[in-house]
Amino acid sequence: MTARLEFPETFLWGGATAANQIEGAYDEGGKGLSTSDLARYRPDVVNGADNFTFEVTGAELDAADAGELEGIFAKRWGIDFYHRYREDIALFAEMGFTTFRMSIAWPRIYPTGLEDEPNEEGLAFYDRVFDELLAHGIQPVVTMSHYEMPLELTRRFNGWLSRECIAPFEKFARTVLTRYRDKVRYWLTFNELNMNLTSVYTGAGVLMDRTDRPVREVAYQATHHQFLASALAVKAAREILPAGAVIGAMINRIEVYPATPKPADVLQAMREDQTNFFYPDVAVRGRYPGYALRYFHDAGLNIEFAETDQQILADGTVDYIGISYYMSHLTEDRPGAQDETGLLVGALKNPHLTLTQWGWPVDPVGLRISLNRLWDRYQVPIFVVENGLGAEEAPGPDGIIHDQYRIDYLREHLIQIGEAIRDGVDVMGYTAWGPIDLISCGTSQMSKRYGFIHVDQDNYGQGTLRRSRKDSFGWYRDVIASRGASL
Ligand code: BGP
Repeated sequence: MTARLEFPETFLWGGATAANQIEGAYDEGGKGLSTSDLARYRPDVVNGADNFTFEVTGAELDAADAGELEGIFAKRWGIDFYHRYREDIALFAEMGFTTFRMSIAWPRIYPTGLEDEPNEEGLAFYDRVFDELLAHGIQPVVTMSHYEMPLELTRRFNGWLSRECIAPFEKFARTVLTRYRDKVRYWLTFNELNMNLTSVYTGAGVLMDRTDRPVREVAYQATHHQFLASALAVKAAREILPAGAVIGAMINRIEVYPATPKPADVLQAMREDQTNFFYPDVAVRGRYPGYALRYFHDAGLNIEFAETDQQILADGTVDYIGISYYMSHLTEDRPGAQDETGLLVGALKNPHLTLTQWGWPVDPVGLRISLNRLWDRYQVPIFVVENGLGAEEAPGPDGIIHDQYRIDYLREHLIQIGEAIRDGVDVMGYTAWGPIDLISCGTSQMSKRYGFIHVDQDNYGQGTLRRSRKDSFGWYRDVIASRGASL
C-alpha cells in the first residue's frame, strides 16, 4: 500500500501558456511582428499526426513583406487573452492556482528588437496582467522568449544564427527584469532551447533558405548564441532581482530508452540522451561538455566560438531547470536509424506505451525517471513547466466536455512526480500545459485542445470565444486543494 501522496506546502500548482499562443492582438498596443506571426494553420498539411507547420522560409517572409502571403495565421488571434486576461485569471484562481506560467512577447516591448527605448504600452499590459495574478495570490513564472522573436531580427540577421541578436536580447532582459523585479519571482530565459534541434525556425528564428550551412550546424550555432544570451540574462538577474527570486533555463525533456540490452543500443541511447542533457549541462555547469565537442568534430559541424564566450557562460549559470515533458523515445544502433550526424531519425515504436492522437507516446514513469536523472546530475531544483494531453474533443449533449482521458493522463504524471519527490528530488512545481484551450505551437490548430477550460473557437478563428469548464476543471481544483492527496 503506497502512502497517500502529499506534495510539499511550497509546491507550486498551476498552468503554462505562451504569449504567441494565447494573447492575439498581434498588432495592437504598439507590438511589432514576431516570428510566430508568420506561422499558419495548414489543413492541407496537418492530418491529425504531428506534421509541424511552424517552419517558415525566407521566400514566405518576402511574400509576407510584399503583402502576398495568404493563410490562416491563427497565432495572430490566439484566444484573445490580451483583452480577456481578467476573466481567464479568475478561472485559474477558481481552480486554486498558486502559479501561472506565461511569456512576455519580446516585440511588445521592443517592436523590432532594435529600439533604444521600450514600448511603454507593452510594458503596461504585462504590469496589468501581473497585478491581476498577484491580486489572486498567483505567482507568475515568466519565460522571456517563447518563440516570439522580433521578426526584424530574423529579417536583418537571420535570427540566432547571428551574434547580432545577443545584445538586443540582453537589453530586453534587463528592461523586463528591472520593470517587474517586485512582481515576478520566477524567470526562465528561453523556452525549450533544445527545440532548435527539432525545428531551427521555431526555436531560433532562422530561415533555412537563407543559409547554406547544414541544418544541425545552424541549430548548434544558434543554440550557442542563445546560451550566451541566456547567461547574460542570468548575470543581469543577479544584479537586478531581489533575494529569493530565481532564474532558470528550460528544455524539452525526452527520456530515452535503448530498444534492447545490446551494448551498442545502450550506447546509442546514451548518445541520444546527451543531445538532451547538453543544454542543461551548459546552463547549469557553465561550460561545454567534452562529448559535445567530440560530436561537433565527428559530425563535421563548425561551431564558431569567440574568446569571451567561455567566461560569459561560466558567469551565467542558472538557479533551476524548467522542463516540458510529453513523451519518451526508443532508440537502437541500426544502419538507417540515425541520420548523418548519428542522431535518431523517426522515433521507434515502444510496444509497452500507448500513443496520443498526435502519435506522442504516453509514458508517466518516464517523467519520474527524468526527474531523478536530472536531480542526480545537477542537484538544482526542477520545475515541470509543461505537461499535458492535446486532444480533439467536443462538448457532449449537456454542453460540457467530459475529458476523463485528460484526467487520467494528468493524474498518472502527477503521481509519478509525487514518487520522484519521495525519491528525494527537489521538484518546485507543476504547470500543466494549456490550462485553457489555446493555439497549438506545432500546427497552429485550435483543435488540439489541452485545457481544463474549453474555448469556443475553431481552427479558422470562428466562434464566440466563450470559456466553459470541462470535467478536468473540478478535478484539478480538488487536486490542488488537497495538495495531491486526492490523486
Ligand atoms: C512545446 C511548447 C509549447 C506547447 C507544447 C505542445 O514544445 O513549448 O509551446 O505548444 O509544445 O505542443 P503543441 O502545441 O504543438 O501540441
